[in-house]
Amino acid sequence: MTIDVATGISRILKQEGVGWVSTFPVCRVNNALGREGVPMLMMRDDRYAVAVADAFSRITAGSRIGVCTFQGGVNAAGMQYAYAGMAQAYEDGSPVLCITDGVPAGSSGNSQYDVASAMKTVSKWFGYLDKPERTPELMRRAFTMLRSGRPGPVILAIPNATATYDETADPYRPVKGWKSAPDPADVRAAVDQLLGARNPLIYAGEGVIYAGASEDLKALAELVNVPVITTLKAKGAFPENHPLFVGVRGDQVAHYLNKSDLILAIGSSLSPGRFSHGIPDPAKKTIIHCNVDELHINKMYPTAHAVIGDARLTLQALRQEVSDRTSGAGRTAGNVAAEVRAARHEALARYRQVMVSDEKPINPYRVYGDLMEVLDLRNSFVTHESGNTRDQLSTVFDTLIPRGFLGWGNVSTLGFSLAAAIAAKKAFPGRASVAVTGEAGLGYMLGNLEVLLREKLGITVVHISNGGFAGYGPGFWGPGHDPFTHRVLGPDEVDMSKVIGALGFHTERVSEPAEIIPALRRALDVNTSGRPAYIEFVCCQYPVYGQWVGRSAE
Ligand SMILES: Cc1ncc(C[n+]2csc(CCOP(=O)(O)OP(=O)(O)O)c2C)c(N)n1
Ligand SMILES: [Mg+2]
Repeated sequence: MTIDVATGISRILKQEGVGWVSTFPVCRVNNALGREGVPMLMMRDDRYAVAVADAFSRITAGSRIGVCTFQGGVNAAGMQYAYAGMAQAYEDGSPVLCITDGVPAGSSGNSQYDVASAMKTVSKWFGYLDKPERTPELMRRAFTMLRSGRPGPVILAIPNATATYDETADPYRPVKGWKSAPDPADVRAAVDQLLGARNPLIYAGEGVIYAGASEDLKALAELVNVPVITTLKAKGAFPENHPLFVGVRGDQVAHYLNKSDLILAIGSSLSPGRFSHGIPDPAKKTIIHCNVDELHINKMYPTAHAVIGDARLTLQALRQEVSDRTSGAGRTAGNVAAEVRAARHEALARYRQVMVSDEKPINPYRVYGDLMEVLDLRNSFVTHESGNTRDQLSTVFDTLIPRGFLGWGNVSTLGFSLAAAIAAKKAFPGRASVAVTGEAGLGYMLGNLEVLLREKLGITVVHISNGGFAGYGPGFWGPGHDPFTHRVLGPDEVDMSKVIGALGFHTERVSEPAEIIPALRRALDVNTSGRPAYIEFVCCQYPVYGQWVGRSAE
């Protein structure tokens, strides 16, 4: 049967289990999506169209692929705006599918902006559908890239969505996605080192979550009795109430990174960006790097032993090897858990103190402490923003299930938290979904708040309202690094709860610490009937949080 390319793509997306597509118009595939009954979540700008789909892929660990469409081709206004979203997805390695219009044959001289070269800088693969009958081939390739190997965005450009082809000539079958298992000799070498180390440390990255390997990580850590840290993006890969959990950041994490003689990195690229730890004194440590992609081996640090393969298969192989060598007893050296507990206790004391503080304006940690109190941490979703909310939540927020918290941003594009909270609601409608933001993130979100009302997305935006960019300005912590550009109108000048309330959100403005819990409860309660909520917590500026260690000078 002869169909047009846009219809073919829509049908293939359905075959691939794609339940909805986020978009900002126009894209020439959209009308076919509509006709074929694929729901579209229309965001209010192209960057958010990408970000919601990106976040959906992250939150579902790639088990459900987020798909978005936006305007491209000769009139690539949408694409130019969407670039920010794609760059963030590429930076963080998220398997999102972006579909856009391609520049038609013969029109390549019509614009200054070179679509193909721009898209290649932010994608794992950029496909250009130059013949209609190649539709199944390119979609197959796209889903293979999305479901296999190191995750990353795939972009498809469709220059002629109305061109037709015979749908029966190359019938489409959904793509499974494939994994690779590590070389047994590399596994043996890694275990030799691991069992011989005095102070080994497991450094877990987001690859553990994408591989669905959290249980396997726990099993290995317990068997070898080794403490665990996770990266920001892997927060939640290891249960944070586990006796072997050290942290994401903070003095205790610095202590363990410094004292370790062996780092077993799994599912992390080990490339310290803006928001992750490096490895202090790497030449004095044995680095075992388990990764799905050889791209990261011997990248920033000398790799002593690499184990290349899927994180779950790697963890299972390591566990089997340790178990075989030790007759199932594992490595029992020392009282590791008690030491971890003491280190955490000491490092977190200063935060736990302010998490119950009655001071006014409210200390932001009090909001986080109360948020933990109110949420069912096994059945909820929280994410941070760029700024202090990232730094503070990643220091203290207890994450008990994978993706109970989304840490994001090797570089963190302000505003992504709203997209993440929306995606979490789409992925797990029964879970409370909370985005915690400062005023900068909120500014980016404002134009997209209408979407929540239109789509009845019951999420809560928690605003740590402190009148400025807290990490940037002068204050009790010193002169600040951007003293000229950190002040905005704050709670004394603008009542954001009224502004956002006028849109139709349930809103509250809270200045009393004792009111935090009741206000959060009311917000989460209205969320259950599909109404979004915004709570403005009138807070002090308190830029105190755990540091990253082992990075070269900025
Ligand atoms: C798109 C983008 N531009 C610039 C930045 C740099 N940036 C990071 S945090 C921040 C300000 C954060 O202030 P606020 O939202 O008030 O949070 P606070 O730290 O006060 O809690 C800025 C400008 C960024 N992360 N993303
Ligand atoms: Mg602020």
